[in-house]
Amino acid sequence: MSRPQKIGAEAALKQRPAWRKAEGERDAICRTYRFADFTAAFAFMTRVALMAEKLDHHPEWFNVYNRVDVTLTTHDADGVTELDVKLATFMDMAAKSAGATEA
Ligand code: H2B
Repeated sequence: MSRPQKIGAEAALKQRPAWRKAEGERDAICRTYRFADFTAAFAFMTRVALMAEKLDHHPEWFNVYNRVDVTLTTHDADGVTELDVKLATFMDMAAKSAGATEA
């Protein structure tokens, strides 16, 4: 599968304003979601995992109880691409329907 071109974090944030630029030098976007409990958080992660496999594009994420910290970047492109925007859009939709709040 051919990889999309790097667009950079700033361009991605124009499309997904709830996300933020990763700290440091790395070109990546981040968002933290908070759910009602671990079951809701893990259900969200399961849904996203299936989409990630489908897209062959995988999040870096960290979960503690009801919180999920996500970082998206495209390793092959060494930065943020439309694929990250696509996965971020899906995550925002899945999180919203799972009743997530901003952490
Ligand atoms: N996920 C992310 N986030 N970036 C990638 O560059 C990437 C990936 N590459 N998932 C894929 C898998 C690649 O390693 C495989 C071989 O297609």
